Amino acid sequence: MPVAELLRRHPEIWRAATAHPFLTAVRDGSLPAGAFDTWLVQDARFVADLLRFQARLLARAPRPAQAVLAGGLVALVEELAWFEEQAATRGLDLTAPALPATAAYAELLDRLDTADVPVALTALWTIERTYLDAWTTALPGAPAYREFVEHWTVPGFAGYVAGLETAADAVGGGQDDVFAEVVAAEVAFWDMALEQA
Ligand code: HMH
Repeated sequence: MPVAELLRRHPEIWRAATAHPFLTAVRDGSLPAGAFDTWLVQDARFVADLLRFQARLLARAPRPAQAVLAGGLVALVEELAWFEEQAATRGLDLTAPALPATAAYAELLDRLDTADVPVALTALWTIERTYLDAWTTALPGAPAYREFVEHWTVPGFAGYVAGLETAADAVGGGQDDVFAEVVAAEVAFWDMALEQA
């Protein structure tokens, strides 16, 4: 099944992950800076975990998927440098311990190392598509958060997500279970930031 079909098959969890109260609060400016900072530090950890997962996936990916995965790896390395700059500006400690949702998401990525490539590519597409659509719902973003909302909704990111869709569809992705599992991990990640507020 085409991976895009998954969004239509699971509308409720999809809405929970992409129209989350965290994002509404980023849009209207009601999100406390502390909650945002907590989230930012945890997301930097997640990106580091994702980079390692994606590197392992690239190593076993079929030839046609290699270019999009390699391009994504470079983008993730740049993203980590960007997180480091943001953390320095905001006075955040990126070595803070992982909160439970971050640790659970890292475990999910580790488990995906032994999943078939179509399942792992479906997971990666879901990770990035959820993130893109989530930040899109936060547009244009309150002034305090606008730079972040714009950063994660640039056309280049949307193009990357489209490339992952093509790669996942080419190998027969579209598994419901992994989609639901990743979307639940995304919801838990947004929840975590609000619980810490
Ligand atoms: C929680 N999901 C989360 N963080 C991210 N940075 C992405 C997806 C996209 O890389």
